[in-house]
Amino acid sequence: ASRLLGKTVLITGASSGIGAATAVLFAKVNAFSLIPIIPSLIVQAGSNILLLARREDALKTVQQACVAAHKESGLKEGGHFAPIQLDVSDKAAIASLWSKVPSSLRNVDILVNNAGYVIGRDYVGDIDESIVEGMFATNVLGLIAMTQLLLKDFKARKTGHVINIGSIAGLEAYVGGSIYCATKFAVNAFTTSMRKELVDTPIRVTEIQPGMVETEFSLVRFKGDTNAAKSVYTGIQPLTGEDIAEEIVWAASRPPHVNIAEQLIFPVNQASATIMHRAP
Ligand code: NDP
Ligand code: 8X3
Repeated sequence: ASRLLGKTVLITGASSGIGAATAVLFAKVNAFSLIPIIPSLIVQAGSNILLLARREDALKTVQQACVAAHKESGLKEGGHFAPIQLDVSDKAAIASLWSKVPSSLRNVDILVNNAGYVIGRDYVGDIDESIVEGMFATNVLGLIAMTQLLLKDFKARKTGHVINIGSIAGLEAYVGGSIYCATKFAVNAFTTSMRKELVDTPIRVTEIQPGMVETEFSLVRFKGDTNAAKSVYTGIQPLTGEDIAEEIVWAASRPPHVNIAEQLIFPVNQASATIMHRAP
């Protein structure tokens, strides 16, 4: 039987990209389950999902995709998907989150802290202060506030899994990425400390560190400039949101005594934040 059936997953940034793909994969029986002769690879998800982000319409579209994926799977368990409008940089909204969550979905088993973004590639000295504060408010303070909220509950129930989305940018700083890299280095430090603090508990802590993934990330970085966003992926096949979703669902579906601490994932033609091979 699956380790994820009927579990409740909370995903921030579920309205697009990695978060949306992760929601759909948690909703259904995924590809691993097509290999029934290798039981350890069986990952039937069938989870319930709290979908959080700022854009309500986009969340509803992802909710519909989850409903369709669950239906197609023919699973009886799971199938409850609640879109909840929430800005993770809004501390008051986080404090009152439970009032928006249906009572049947309040016992969260897995927290996926995925909401995050970067704006621009400006050098230090030229970066708009509001952009600095916005990135820290979402990527760091929002992630910390969500974790603190859920961890109280995880500790009380002696269960839970925190999966934070870091980045290669949290391991290697690059030119034009000072603030974003600083936020992802902060995610890495916070996540590592927390894993050490929880060593005497059943609570698991995972950090997924993607390289280049084609989502709305570059569109947001370049403020809607589609050509600038496209040029990031010229001559190289990037990862997809689905590729990272597979890693997240994989980490979440290991047996309870196994903790995938960190996973660094690149496209095959990327080897660091800045070293990549592009076809001419
Ligand atoms: P997307 O832009 O496609 O998705 C970002 C998600 O975060 C959206 O759902 C967005 O929803 C949400 N979000 C942003 N700000 C907030 C906020 N304040 N409150 C709530 N939700 C918010 O990009 P990705 O899917 O690529 O990004 C997901 C994560 O992956 C990020 O943390 C990013 O840093 C990380 N990452 C991405 C990589 C890449 O190359 N794409 C590589 C490594 C890491 P909404 O606008 O509706 O609020
Ligand atoms: C996203 C990867 O290299 O664009 O976290 O910063 S990068």
